[in-house]
Amino acid sequence: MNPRTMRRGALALITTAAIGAGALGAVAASVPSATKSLRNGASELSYSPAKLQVKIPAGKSRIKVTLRYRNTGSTEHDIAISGRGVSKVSRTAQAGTGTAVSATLRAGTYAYFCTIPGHRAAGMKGTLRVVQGR
Ligand SMILES: [Cu+2]
Repeated sequence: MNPRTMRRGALALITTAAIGAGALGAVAASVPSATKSLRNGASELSYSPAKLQVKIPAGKSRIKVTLRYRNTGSTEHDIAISGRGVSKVSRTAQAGTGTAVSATLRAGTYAYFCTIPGHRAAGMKGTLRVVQGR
């Protein structure tokens, strides 16, 4: 490839990158969303389900995930999402009430857990996998 052709190639690349950035802006304007519902598991200090998966639609890079938690236990609990630089906590839900936490996530593995002291260590936690659809 002669130098002139290479320069033209570089220009084409820059143009493509600029168009790509514009498309990303459009994606950010319409983030897809998914909601999952949880409650206490067989044990007071657990969630059901303890494993969740959501799929980012093809062509998108993030998804807004909402975890709705219904406190079916007998003491107060909450629900937090953390991982990949994200850290969000719901308000506390008294027994018999509900709460929710939302976060915009990229593909990866995240933890959800109760922030009431001792609860996560006792097993009140789960794993959320966010996978990229194709
Ligand atoms: Cu708890």
